[in-house]
Amino acid sequence: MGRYTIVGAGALGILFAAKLTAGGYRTELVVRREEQRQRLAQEGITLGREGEAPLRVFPDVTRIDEPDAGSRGVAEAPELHYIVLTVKQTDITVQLAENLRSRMGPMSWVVCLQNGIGHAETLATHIPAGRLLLAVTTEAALKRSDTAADHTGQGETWAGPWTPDSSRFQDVSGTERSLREKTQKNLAKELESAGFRTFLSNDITSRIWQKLLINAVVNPLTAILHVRNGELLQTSGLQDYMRDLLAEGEKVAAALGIQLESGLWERLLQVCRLTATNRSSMLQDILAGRRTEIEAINGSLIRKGEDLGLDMTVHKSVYRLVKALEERNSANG
Ligand code: KPL
Repeated sequence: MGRYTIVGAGALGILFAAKLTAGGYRTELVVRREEQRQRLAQEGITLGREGEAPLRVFPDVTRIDEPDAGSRGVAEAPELHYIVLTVKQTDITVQLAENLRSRMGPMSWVVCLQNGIGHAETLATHIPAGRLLLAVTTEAALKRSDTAADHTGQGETWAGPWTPDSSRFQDVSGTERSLREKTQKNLAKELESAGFRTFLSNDITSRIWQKLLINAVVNPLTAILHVRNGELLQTSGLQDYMRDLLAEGEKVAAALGIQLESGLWERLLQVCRLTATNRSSMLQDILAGRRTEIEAINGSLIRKGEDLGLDMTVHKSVYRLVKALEERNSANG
């Protein structure tokens, strides 16, 4: 049985920590601030679930700069250890990679659940490439407080190995590869048993890019217009703009040889309908005066496109507007 370290106590962090703890897995929740750590240790975490009583559980809680709870007093932890990274792209730094590395034992893997692209390269400054698994989830959760979240929609979680597209990163040996395969299968089985519909993919990059291209349309537009996801579908002129954004992104993927499923436009419309009442994460960031994930979403897409000599005009226009909103937020303190 694996042991789980969930890094980040946002909506997804609370969701994964709560369900894994309730599923009988040894789970540790890692947070940044001491005050938050103390509150979580005293109150536990509460997960609201539609039609069911709220779930209140007490995982171990540590600060990111403290040693791993599972390794305390143990010379070497032989069991499988999954570090599930639920923090935002803006929190993925070389310092975080170093902290995570110090928490890893011989059987630890880092499972990244971030939006956008570029985080694996930053993490690989300290974490071996073969120990990074990428994941995409459509589970929906809403944070209520520092200790509580609601599970607002059951989704699917896909995971697979990170395949670096640069020779800067060392290739994974055959032994490591087969160990990784077993580890992934075990992860999928355990997440399923904790209540997450989970699938494995050897081409997780495609899934990540599909999500990237959809986020690169929905997130900036909802943030700029201050509307919920469903409202994007209410003006036909806006849909033309959405189509242009998607088409520009699809050209980048095609030039990089990334396979996308056909009907991505329909999928985009479906995401808007299914999450109609949600405020996108980018809109929430703007409303809360936080930095957004624009760099990891539209910013990285623009950089990749321009490196390939592609015209990225439409993405650049939304990128600039979101940057202006961020700037206005920081000027207003
Ligand atoms: O992933 C999302 C986000 O807000 O970041 C979408 C799919 C747009 C749902 O809100």
